Amino acid sequence: MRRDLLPTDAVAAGGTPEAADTGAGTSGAIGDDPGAGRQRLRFYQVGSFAVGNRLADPSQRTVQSDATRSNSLDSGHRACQGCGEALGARYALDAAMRAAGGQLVAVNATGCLEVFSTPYPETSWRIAWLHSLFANAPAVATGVAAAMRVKGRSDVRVVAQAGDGGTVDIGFGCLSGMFERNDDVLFICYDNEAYMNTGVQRSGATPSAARTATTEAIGPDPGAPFGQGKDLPRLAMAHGIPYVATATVADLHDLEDKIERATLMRGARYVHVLVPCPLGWGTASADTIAVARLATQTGLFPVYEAKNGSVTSVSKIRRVQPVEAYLGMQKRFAHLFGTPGRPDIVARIQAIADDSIARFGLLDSHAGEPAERGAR
Ligand SMILES: Cc1ncc(C[n+]2csc(CCOP(=O)(O)OP(=O)(O)O)c2C)c(N)n1
Ligand code: SF4
Ligand SMILES: [Mg+2]
Repeated sequence: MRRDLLPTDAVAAGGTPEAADTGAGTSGAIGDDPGAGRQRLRFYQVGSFAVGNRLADPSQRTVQSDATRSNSLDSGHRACQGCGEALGARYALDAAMRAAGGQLVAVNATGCLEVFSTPYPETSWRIAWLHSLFANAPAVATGVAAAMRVKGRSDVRVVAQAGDGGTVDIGFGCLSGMFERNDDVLFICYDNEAYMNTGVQRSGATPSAARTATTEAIGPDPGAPFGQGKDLPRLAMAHGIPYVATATVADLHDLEDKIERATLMRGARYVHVLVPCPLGWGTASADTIAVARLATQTGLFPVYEAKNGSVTSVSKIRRVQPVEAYLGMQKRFAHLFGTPGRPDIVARIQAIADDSIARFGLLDSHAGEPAERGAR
């Protein structure tokens, strides 16, 4: 560990009195008493989760930075390089394990996550894990929760997880029932916006104009149709369940926080995580985080929390971006660009982003109006 990043008290024992500066810009300090042999520690991003801050305050450390993390989804699985779903699931389940004190059962619908993690007879899971059918993870998880209740094991927490197809399409009836009964289950949807495991077919979460194997980029209206699809977090909110949240792999600390909070609550809880899929989206493996961040910074994927049917917090956009920046990174939207391109379709997608920004109040006054997008 770099000595100049150590928390003040750690250095004070045998430390030097000189000031250490971890970078330029806004700074804050603790142990501001060099004369007494205590090192001055400056942070370049006060109030953020930048590394210096986390090391100084153990309560801000991520689950993944904890040496005792459970490694719920271990190495050796067969996900594609840069798979957002593998990343999201690892962070989510490790956070759930920490919150549950290790007493966790996970139910997993059929889909990429199940297939790449458990090629028979192998498994990458190091937790109690059950594979359900494609359609019925919420019902199986409800059964597990009921069994735990009968056995008096209120300490065991139950998680169900599925892709967007397993959640918004074939599993939706079971999920709505689980919500309506307020069953004691945390359901996590890993949304990569198509049926990836079977070759990138459109799901109810596929965005308008996206090319998939079943919505080809041909004809006057190429790609997935406008005016269709389901906004599952808002449908979950409409059930009035105790907790609904959205998150992305672009902010893993936020994802961990929300999963930890949700794990500790009782009743039906729903967390919807955007997990880019390099194969299905046609993005570079190294761009998974960047493209997820652009989904949030355009307003196309709002990040928020809701309790008992009402939105309670939103993650504001730091620097609003035009949808072209997001769409242009992905081959599934390549037919919208080039010559002549389809600026009319891009404008329709921009209108969807603008509606989302307005609905959730995603802009702070300093982030710029939609008209100033990308100016900074
Ligand atoms: C009843 C049924 N129909 C179809 C399938 C084939 N199938 C397995 S996974 C899958 C797609 C999963 O898509 P999604 O839930 O979005 O997960 P992803 O693979 O994208 O992570 C399909 C169609 C199945 N297993 N069972
Ligand atoms: S197809 Fe997509 S979701 Fe499936 S393992 Fe590959 S990157 Fe992950
Ligand atoms: Mg999917």
